Amino acid sequence: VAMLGASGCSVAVREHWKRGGLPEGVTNQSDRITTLWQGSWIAALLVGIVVWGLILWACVFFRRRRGDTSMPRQVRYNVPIEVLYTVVPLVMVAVFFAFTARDETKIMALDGDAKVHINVVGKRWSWDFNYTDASVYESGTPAQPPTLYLPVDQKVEFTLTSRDVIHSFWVPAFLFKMDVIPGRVNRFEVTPEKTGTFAGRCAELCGVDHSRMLFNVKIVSQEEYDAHLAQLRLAGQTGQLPAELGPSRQVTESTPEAGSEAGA
Ligand SMILES: [Cu+2]
Repeated sequence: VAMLGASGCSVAVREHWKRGGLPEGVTNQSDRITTLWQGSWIAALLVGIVVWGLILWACVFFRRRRGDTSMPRQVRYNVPIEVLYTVVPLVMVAVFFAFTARDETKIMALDGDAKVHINVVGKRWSWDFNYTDASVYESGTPAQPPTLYLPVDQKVEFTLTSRDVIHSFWVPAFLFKMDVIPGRVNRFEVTPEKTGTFAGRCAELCGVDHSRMLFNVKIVSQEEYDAHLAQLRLAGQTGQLPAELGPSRQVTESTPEAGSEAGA
């Protein structure tokens, strides 16, 4: 309460708290995810208030009073209470599960009608972005984090593949992340709805330079998007980087296994 009061002057901070600490979402799924998050917080706080209330009540009304010399009456095997505290948590978990399953089904739905297709390739320790439709690509290194351009208000289908180990493609402003797993193709669709530059990172501890697996997402107008793709073509970044490469093509700026690879 004190924190909320102290931050009362700043609308941005108040909005941040209202969202339950989530960043402001920039996609068509943001409202759904934010509402689920807020609902979970409200449910958890209600349960917390009941539990804290019961603890306080027990502490105050059943405290040891002056003159108490003997132990209070000891009771056990209260079947109604035991049934109650088995059933109530089960109901709570079922409710959380139902809302989560409902929203996850919507968020993960693949309609297959996206106009923009992006293949994200995770690699130790950066990202490659294949713009499948235009057949151009962007390749990143830890020292030069890549930027992924997306046109605003266009549905994008992401195809996530890994070249080596498990990574996780995370754009906090999307309120969403998905694992990038070698030998497996993960997909999701999303429509970015706000322009701007947003930070992205790897969310799966994948090795020594995991924390340097940064990238940016730039949501721009269709004209800027087209201009950027033309720029990539001019720079000779045409074709597609294979979704899965051999170890020889990995980023090896600071590969601790370099010795063992050479030995093999
Ligand atoms: Cu990673």
